[in-house]
Amino acid sequence: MLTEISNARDAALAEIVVADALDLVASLTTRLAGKKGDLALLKTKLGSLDTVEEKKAAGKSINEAISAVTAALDERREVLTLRALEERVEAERLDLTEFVVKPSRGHAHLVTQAWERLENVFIGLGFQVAEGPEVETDWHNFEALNMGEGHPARGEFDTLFVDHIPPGGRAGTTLLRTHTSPVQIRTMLESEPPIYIVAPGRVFRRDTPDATHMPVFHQIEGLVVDRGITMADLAGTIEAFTKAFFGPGFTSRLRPSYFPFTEPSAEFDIQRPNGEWIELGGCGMVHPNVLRAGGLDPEEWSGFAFGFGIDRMAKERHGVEDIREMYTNDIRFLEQF
Ligand code: 2NL
Repeated sequence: MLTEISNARDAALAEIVVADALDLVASLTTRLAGKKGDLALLKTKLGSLDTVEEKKAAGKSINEAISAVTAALDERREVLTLRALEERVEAERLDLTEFVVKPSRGHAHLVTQAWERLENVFIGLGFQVAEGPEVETDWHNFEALNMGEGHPARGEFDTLFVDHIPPGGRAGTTLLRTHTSPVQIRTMLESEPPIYIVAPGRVFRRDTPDATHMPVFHQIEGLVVDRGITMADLAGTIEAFTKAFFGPGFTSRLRPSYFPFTEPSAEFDIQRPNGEWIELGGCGMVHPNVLRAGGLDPEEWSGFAFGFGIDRMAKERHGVEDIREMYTNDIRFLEQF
């Protein structure tokens, strides 16, 4: 009887190791290890054994054989399941390098290109790039820049206000920054001079779009604060920037002007090699009130600041007639730059 059991077990194990499909393993499971399987049926023969000891030994042997066969079936099922998965993954593999039409590589938007070139030129001149929030307080955007209560630029005809009342604050004091100057105010408050920074960024004004205006546009402003800074440093920096950005054939000039945050103030123009003058932006010596708002003593520190539009630079450089073209996102327009 014991030999019969071990022969049946060995025969079962031999069949299992060569089973090469999951449905075959399933049918073997029923036939070999099932309740009415080959091994289980041997139990019906226990009654023909003579002694209790023999019955016990044979019963134990049958149970061990069923365990061994069940374990072998489990292992075989696992191996075949894994193999099936591997085959499926291989068969369904996606070739991500496959393409039907030749792909075209995109590029940065022309405003981004101008923005990055401007940053690079100013970094080359020793400036650091500063950033700040686009949603600002009226203090950082106006008050600190010598534009007190009642200043015309603060009116709701020019500024986009945000429907938000700050904790402990008043309505109508949160706005979308109208220039990047608040970044420079924050820099003065947070760090000690010497300060040599440019602040490029998105700015917002309540304008109806036309060929030269958009309610959202981009600006870069510069701020220098150090000991003994004079208007000669301002003019020299503008000239160095002009040559580095536009080329050695270009030059610059300052014309008297007015801004509330600078005194004296000037417009700056650049001259093309063909002699033509183009107005570029504004600049001036930082007003003492603005230095004080930034936590600095105007007796100890002086500085200059300048600002100009990035969109306008990109527009001029590429001969774009209408600034709205840059934001319509027509791929036929954008692909040209
Ligand atoms: C323009 C003129 C300008 C500034 C911006 C500035 C910033 C601080 C202090 C003083 Cl924190 N001034 N910025 C100064 C003069 C002109 O921009 O026409 N921008 C498009």
